[in-house]
Amino acid sequence: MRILLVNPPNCGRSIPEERYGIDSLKMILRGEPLALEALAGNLDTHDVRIVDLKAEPDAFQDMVTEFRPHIVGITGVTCEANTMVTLASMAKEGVKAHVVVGGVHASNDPHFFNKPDIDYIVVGLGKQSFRELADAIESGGPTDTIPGIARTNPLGKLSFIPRRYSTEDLAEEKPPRYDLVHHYRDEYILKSLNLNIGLVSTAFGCPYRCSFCSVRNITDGRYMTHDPETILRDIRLLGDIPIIRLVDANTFGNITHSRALCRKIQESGIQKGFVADVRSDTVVHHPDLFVEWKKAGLRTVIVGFEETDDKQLERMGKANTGAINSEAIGILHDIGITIIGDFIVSPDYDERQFQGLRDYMEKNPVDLPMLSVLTPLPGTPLYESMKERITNHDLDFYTLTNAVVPTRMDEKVFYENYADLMKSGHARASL
Ligand code: B12
Repeated sequence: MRILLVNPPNCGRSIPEERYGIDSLKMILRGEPLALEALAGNLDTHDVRIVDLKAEPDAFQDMVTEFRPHIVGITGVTCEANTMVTLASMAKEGVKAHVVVGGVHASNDPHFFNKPDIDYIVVGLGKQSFRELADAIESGGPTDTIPGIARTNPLGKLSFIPRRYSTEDLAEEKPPRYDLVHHYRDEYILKSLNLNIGLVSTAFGCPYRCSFCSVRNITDGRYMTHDPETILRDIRLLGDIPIIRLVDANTFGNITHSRALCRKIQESGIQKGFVADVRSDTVVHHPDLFVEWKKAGLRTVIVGFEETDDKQLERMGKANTGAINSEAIGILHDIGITIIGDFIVSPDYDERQFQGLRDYMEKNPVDLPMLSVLTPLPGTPLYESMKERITNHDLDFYTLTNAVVPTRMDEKVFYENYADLMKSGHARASL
C-alpha cells in the first residue's frame, strides 16, 4: 500500500502578537519528524513517503495528487490539532484515503479527533500498532480490535481497547527511515551554531509525574529505553551530521542505562555533539555521569527548572527543589556543559513574581533561558485542575506562549514582562 506520512506546518497563534504587536515570542521551529521516520521504519512492506510541511508548507496537495496514497497518517502536537483536522479533510477530498492521526495530541485527547474526515486515532506509541493497522487495512481484516487504535464514530462515543505498551512497541530492530527526509536535510539546522542537527530516540516516557506534562499518555506512564546498540546504529545512520539531539523527555531516567550508553559511545569513537534533556536532581546526584558524558560529546543539556519557588514546584508535582536547581547549574558550569533552562511563567504572576524570576536568572545564569506560559494541555492533570478557569479553548493558541486563562496582571503588561524577560535572557545567550 502507498502510505503518506504528514508533518503539519508550523502553526499556532500568538495573543501578544495579535493583540499587542509583540512579535518576539512567536517560535518558528524545525526539526526532522522523527515520529514519522520511526513509523516508516516498521512499514517496510509498504511504499511510504514523508511530507514535511514545516520545511515545505505548500507541498501537501500536490503530493496527495501525485502519490495517491491509500493511507494518510498525520502527526501533531496540541497547537497543530486544528490543522491536522484540516489536512485530514484535504486528504479525503483529494483521494478518499484512510486517514489516521497519532502523536502527542491524539494520545492525550483522542476524543478531539472523533470527526468525519478521520478514520482512525492511534493512541500512544504507534510504531507497532500502526503497522498492525496498515496490514489489517491491506488484508481486509478487522481494524477495531487492535489495542491502542480507535475507529472513529463521529455520531457516537469513541471506544477502543487500551494498549499495554511494552518494548515490543519500540520495534527496535527496524531503524527510523532517515532517508525519507533526505531532501529536507538542509532545513534541519541548529540556528545558533548554523550546524545540521539530527534526532535520535534513546528512551520513551518518563518516570516522573509533572502535572503540566503531556508525555505520560504516550506510554501510559511507562519508561522504556532503547538498547545502546540500537542508539549507536541510529547515530551512525545520520552520517556526518555533527549535532545529535536525543529527543527523549528524560534521557537519563535510568542511570545504569545512561552509563552503559555513555561507555558505548566512548568506545565507538563516535565524535558528535550531543544535546539531551535532563533533570537537575540527576545532575546533583550523579555529577560523575555528566563528567563522563562530557567526554562522550555531551555539549548541551535542556533542564526543566520550571519554577524558583519550592511550593510551586511541589504543586507542579516536579519532585524537585529550587536549591537542587541552583546546585545543578553550578555543577554543569564547572563541567563545561551548556544549559538551556526551561522556566514556566504562570498567568497568575504579578510584578513581584516576574522580578523574582529575573533576580533568580541573574544569580543563576543559564546559557539560554526558555520561558513558556503555564498551559493546561488537554489530557494532563493540570488541565483537570484548571479547566474551569480556561477562557480560550482554541487549540491554535496552545503553543505554550499564550495564557489561555485570564492573567492576574493587566494582559498587555503581563506579555510585556514576559517578552522583556525572554529578550534579556536571549541577549546574553551563549550556546
Ligand atoms: C523534537 C520535538 C520537536 C521538533 C520536531 C517535531 C516535528 N514533528 O517536526 C520541533 C523543534 C519542530 C518541535 C516544535 C514544537 N514543539 Co516539540 N517536541 C519535540 C520532542 C522533544 C520530541 C518529539 C519526538 O520526536 N519524539 C520521538 C518520537 C519517535 O516519539 P513520538 O513523537 O511520541 O511518536 C510516537 C507516538 O507519539 C506515535 N505517533 C506520533 N505521531 C504519529 C502519527 C501517526 C499517524 C501515528 C499512527 C502515530 C504517531 O508513534 C510514534 C512512534 O511510536 C517532544 C518531547 C518528547 N520527548 O516527546 C516535544 C513536544 C512534542 N513538543 C512540544 C511543543 C509544545 C512544541 C512547540 C509548540 C514549541 C514549544 N513551545 O515547545 C512546537 C510546535 C510546532 C509549531 N509551532 O507548530 C510539546 C507538546 C505538548 C503538547 N501537548 O502540545 C512536547 C511534548 C514537549 C513539551 N514541551 O512538553 N518539537
